[in-house]
Amino acid sequence: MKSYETVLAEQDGGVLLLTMNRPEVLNAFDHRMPFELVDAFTSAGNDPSVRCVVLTGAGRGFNAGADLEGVRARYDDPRGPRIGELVRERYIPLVLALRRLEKPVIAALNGVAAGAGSSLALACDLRIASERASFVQAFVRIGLIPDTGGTLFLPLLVGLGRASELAFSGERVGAQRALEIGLVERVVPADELMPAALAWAHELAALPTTAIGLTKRAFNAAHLARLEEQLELEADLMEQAGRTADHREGVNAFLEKRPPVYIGRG
Ligand code: LHQ
Repeated sequence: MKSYETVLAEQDGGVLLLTMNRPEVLNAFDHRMPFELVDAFTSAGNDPSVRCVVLTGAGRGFNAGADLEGVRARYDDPRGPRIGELVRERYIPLVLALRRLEKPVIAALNGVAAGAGSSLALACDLRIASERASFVQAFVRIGLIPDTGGTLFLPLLVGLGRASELAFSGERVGAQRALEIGLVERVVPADELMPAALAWAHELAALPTTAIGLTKRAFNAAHLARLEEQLELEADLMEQAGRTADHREGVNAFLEKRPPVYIGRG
């Protein structure tokens, strides 16, 4: 089993458990985590002993999206934050690796999934949530647009009206509401999350993996045929949004733990 710096990988029979492991920042993505997840998903695809993958987070969060300290550090670069470049380097390959892995991937939502962390959960095939889990389309709160495939996966799962409601407001959606609107398939008490997720994964791992993989390929073709094009569009729009004053204000306000004041233009 490979070892990574920000992701713990453990295999039990046909089930590979991946735990994102930066709990002090709710497992926000740093410069390593997206690449390590890509490597883990690609290796899982090449390893016939892996027949189902479970993705979860260490501590009280699932994943809080891009690490905003890392994003702010790029403002000192005279070329600017170049957010589109970040999206292309880190997040597009992550979504593609996950959707191209022809094995079931279950997100076990132990806590909050925000920004790109929410999109990552929505890109998985199935979601089981602890009662303590929640989703936040945090992008708008820092003047950005949903990325990591969120502009496709969110409306696909909840419909365009609800997707607009959530993405425009950035409001927090609790586990029960997430179940009602189709953001997750199952909700369980917090202490039952990992046993339930792993039991589900072992059930799936005992089924005909090739057939499940081909079903995923067919779902990708039916519903995500424009995925790569949409990911490129997201990167372009992120670049545009990343140049606004509202983006910097949102990030600075979050890191300074104060309410933001947006100007709404530029
Ligand atoms: C964090 C983070 C975080 C750093 C919590 N970073 N420290 C964007 C830019 C560029 C390129 C590509 O893509 C993207 C896509 C995106 O993902 S944009 C969205 C980025 N994420 C966010 O804006 C979410 C920011 N976080 C939050 O809004 C809250 O933390 C949530 C709602 C997730 C959870 O709230 P709470 O449960 O109240 O936890 P907390 O805010 O107290 O966070 C706990 C700690 O984690 C805290 O640090 P501290 O030292 O005070 O304990 C936070 O500063 C830190 N943290 N998210 N993304």
